[in-house]
Amino acid sequence: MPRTVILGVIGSDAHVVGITILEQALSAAGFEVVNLGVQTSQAEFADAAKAHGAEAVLVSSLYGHARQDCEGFHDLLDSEGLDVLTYVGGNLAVGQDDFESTRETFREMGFDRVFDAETDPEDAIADLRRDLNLTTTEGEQVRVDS
Ligand code: B12
Repeated sequence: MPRTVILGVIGSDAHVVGITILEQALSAAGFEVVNLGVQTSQAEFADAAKAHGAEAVLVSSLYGHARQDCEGFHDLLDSEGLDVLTYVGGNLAVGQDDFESTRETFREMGFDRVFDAETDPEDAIADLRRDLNLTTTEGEQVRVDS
């Protein structure tokens, strides 16, 4: 059974290229991806995670307002009874001078992993496999064109 992950760009952010690449990489790695697209609210992430029985929610933000957009997100997930892995990535702060402090901020907000804009999707996928206790090949789908 493919493992389901929710992907989207939070808040009013309209940068779509990054999640398109992430969606392709995750799908190629065998994950079932529900891509909510850009300008996704916290409630839409939570509703989709519940509706699809997702194991992970991947939040993207590029425009510098991630902190405000993600405020209270984990309280919402908790109140919905959702025990999912949460990743956040992109240009999470204005500037990005000190990513370690940005990482710390988002870890304190409850995210399991925090990625900067230089992240290779394959590295995030390797982390996802590790966090979901998947073996390297488990979940991979062999696609045969016929
Ligand atoms: C194209 C672009 C736009 C286009 C977007 C078109 C579209 N619909 O996608 C337009 C012109 C609309 C735009 C608008 C704005 N933009 Co703009 N934009 C860019 C630009 C040049 C490229 C973004 C891109 O497509 N990159 C290519 C993809 C492949 O890379 P990526 O998005 O970084 O995604 C990768 C990683 O970040 C990572 N990743 C992303 N999310 C996640 C999530 C997880 C969980 C993981 C693991 C990894 C991950 O993996 C992705 C794939 O490799 C960047 C600058 C840059 N060079 O990055 C600025 C940039 C993101 N924009 C910026 C800004 C400020 C804006 C505006 C606010 C400008 C304004 N004042 O109007 C608006 C915001 C509008 C809105 N509502 O969103 C700033 C953000 C500054 C910050 N955070 O400090 C940037 C960095 C430019 C800059 N140097 O100032 N933008």
